[in-house]
Amino acid sequence: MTDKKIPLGVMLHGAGGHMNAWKHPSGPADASVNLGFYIDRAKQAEAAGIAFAFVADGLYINEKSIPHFLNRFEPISILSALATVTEKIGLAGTVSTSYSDPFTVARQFASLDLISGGRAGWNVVTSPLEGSSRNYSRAHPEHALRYRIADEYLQVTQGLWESWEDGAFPRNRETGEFFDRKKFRRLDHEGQFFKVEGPLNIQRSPQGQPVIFQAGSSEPGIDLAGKYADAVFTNSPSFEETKRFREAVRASAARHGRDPDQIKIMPGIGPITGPTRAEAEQKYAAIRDLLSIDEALAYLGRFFDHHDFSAYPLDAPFPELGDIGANSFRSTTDRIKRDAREKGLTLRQVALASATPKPHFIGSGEEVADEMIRWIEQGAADGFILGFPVVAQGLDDFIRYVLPVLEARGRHDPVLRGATLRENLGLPYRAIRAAAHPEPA
Ligand code: FMN
Repeated sequence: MTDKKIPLGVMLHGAGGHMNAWKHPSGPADASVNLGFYIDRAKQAEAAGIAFAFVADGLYINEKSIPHFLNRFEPISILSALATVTEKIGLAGTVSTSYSDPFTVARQFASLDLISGGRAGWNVVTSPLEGSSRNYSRAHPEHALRYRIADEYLQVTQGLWESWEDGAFPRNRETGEFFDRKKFRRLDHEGQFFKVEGPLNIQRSPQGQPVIFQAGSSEPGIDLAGKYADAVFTNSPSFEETKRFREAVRASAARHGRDPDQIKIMPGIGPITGPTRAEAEQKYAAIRDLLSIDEALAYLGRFFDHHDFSAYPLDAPFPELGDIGANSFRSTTDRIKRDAREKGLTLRQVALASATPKPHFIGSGEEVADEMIRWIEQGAADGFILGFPVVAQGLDDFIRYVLPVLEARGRHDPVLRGATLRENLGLPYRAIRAAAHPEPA
């Protein structure tokens, strides 16, 4: 990929990000557990030059959850299935550092990376929903603690991924040398949260290590991203806010002694497009009208750890919530509270804006492409993750109307040139750090 090309990923999240996407006629109602749907969409994205498919996740549901969250594939499983039917597209998925073990997760992603020939990416999240604790026999760590755990977790995982140097397995039948003793290292990690000896029982992949995505935009999230992330998945509330966020992550990378150009800030955007702006607006209206106000309140409530908003008056100012949400999707709930206060919004307005927002990127192919290019040129993004409200219609339209314009502007290559996800994101091979940890005696 040359510098001018804009790296793109696409979220495969069942029927789509809209709460009632499953009702939209453009895709199957059971998309979130429909293997054929995932395969078709991953192949379609790959054929269009989209660098990776991205599968988000959560660990707690209740009756108010987004319907497709109630019944969906676990990310590493579905990505492993996709690895066998695709060749070039990257395969990134969410796994929580608050509810898993680093040795297991290091193995799983290293396996996906090897199965796919170097196309794996891990979206590191800390799990915002308190209910997850009731599924995992452990207490829900509060926000700051979650990030301290995530930091040590990544040290361990990346250390384990350095267990075997390249060429560590000669498998020489004549000499009987299966592995080269000089090319493996034990980790011997002993920290505050984890004690892990290692080495990991799987070799490195053609990209060295899975790509680290990070999602979580608060101060500690930005610090973690600056220290470890290759790419950052973030919300895109406005051009200015996203640009400030990108600058903050880049500054964090520099503080951690890293080259800021080695972190790709990839805001999630959900473009709605068509041959004209008017048609795109009609498509938005059809998607918006799939949702009732009660469903919008439930969607909003999830960010606040499933807070029940149905008790408040709908057309009164957004309620004063104190600390509610601070231990959940904090950066998102802080922004919702701030926006509501500053703009004097009612609960109804906040719920609808949250559950069925009119996308910033709406219009003809030219309009959407030009706005994407502006965000790149003016420093608000290094690429984008396409989180369509309705995957089937959104991806079809984006490929049809936006990608040809980006290509004509020299911003998109319809062929994935790299073999690994790192290559297709413009990131270097991840070499083993010199003497990262002692060799075994
Ligand atoms: N949490 C999950 O459990 N699964 C996800 O797939 C996930 N994706 C996220 C995507 C974005 C853009 C953001 C901002 C957060 C996401 N999170 C996800 C939640 C974060 O991991 C984190 O727990 C929460 O946002 C609080 O951190 P913050 O205040 O730093 O944003």
